[in-house]
Amino acid sequence: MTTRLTGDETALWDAAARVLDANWTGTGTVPSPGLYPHQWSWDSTFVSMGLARHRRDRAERELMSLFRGQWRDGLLPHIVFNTDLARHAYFPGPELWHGDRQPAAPSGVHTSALTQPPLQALAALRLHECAGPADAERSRAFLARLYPMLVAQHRYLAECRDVDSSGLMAIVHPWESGMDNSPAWDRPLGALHLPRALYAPGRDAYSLPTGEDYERYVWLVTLLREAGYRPEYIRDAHPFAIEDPLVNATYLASTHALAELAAIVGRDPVPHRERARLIHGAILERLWDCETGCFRARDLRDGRLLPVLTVAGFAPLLDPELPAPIARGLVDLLLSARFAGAAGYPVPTCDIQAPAFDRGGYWRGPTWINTNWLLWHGALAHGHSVIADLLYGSTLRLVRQSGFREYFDPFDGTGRGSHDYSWSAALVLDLLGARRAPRAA
Ligand code: 9WN
Repeated sequence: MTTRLTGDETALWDAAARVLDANWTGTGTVPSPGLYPHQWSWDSTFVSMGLARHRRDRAERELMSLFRGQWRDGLLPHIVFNTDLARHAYFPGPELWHGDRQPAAPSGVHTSALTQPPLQALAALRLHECAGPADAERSRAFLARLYPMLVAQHRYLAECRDVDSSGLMAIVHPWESGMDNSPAWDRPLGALHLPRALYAPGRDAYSLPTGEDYERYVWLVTLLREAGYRPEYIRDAHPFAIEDPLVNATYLASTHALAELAAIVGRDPVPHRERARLIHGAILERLWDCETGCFRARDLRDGRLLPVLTVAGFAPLLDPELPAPIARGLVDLLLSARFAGAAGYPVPTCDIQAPAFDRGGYWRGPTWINTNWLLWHGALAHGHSVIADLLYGSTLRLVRQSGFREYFDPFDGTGRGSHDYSWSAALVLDLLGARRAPRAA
């Protein structure tokens, strides 16, 4: 597409680029300087997709900086800590994870011991696709360096996170979903048995006032840490093990990308294609709920689907082989009054008609740029241009009105959370870039 940006779009582009420049540390990009001062994996990966259109040199460094934190077993941690910062710059800092006592942890780098939606192979492929002829050779050399790390990451997911031998990867903590306090997690979090000592005397452990969710997050990390993050513990005993549709849709998209990357760097794509087929089938078989017409997360500890419909349920639109009637049904639900149809600034992260919906509640209702962006790609993949245009337009309207905020009120577009949030800026670059000629860095 060679359309030129309008004056207004050029101003938006420059503002987004300024945010990313300001949040660049010299090796990677922090999600937001005040609130999140370290490197997060899915944040950095979204950032690299935007940088691919702005500063591809930095996009490559962003991904490499993230993989500096990769564990020897292949785990790509969700946080790579900047140890120059004060201990209290962010909680939980490196001390929660005891990474220094884990034989698989990397030396000289402090990281968490959880992961996040595995979008990195997809980002690497997009980076390559955005390379002009002058960058093609350099891009191939970069992919050749990154490819074995991506393979190790995917091997870890297949060997250590396929808890039910279904082909899907399980998350073992809400932080791994990226959608920390999604109402989908209320039931499994509520079922945890926390030691009484964690609560103030006389408080009912199950009334879930503000703050108790946090105790549950930390408790889950404590359990994992005490078990040495062993895959056998995760498989057999850890109380939180969930197959989430958004996490697995990104896993599938990245597995397809890995097959393409293999071909580009002269390796065998067949094992990745086979894995992709397995994931595709398992998403349909295990997470599709024909009663609600949406995908839902499966709790592996009780075998049941989790009740609340969230924006994660639409993420399988990213699968180009999703059967057309299912894709059409998802788009109808997305356009209905439960999601985009009743929101001036779609897409709310939770079903508006669900009791858990909270327009200001972080991942319990507000609109986020990254989930809009993923659904925009999904809609394009299935040729649903009406919803793709709606997502494109409403996402740009949000940032024009309220700036590059962390999340937004789905009814009136008010910006919430941190300002100058990196992925909000980066994905706007990608949206704008998708409709114009590439410009030199
Ligand atoms: C915990 C950095 C991260 C995002 C997550 C978002 C939030 C952290 C937190 O911030 O999570 O990982 O402290 O709440 O939920 O998606 O990656 O921006």
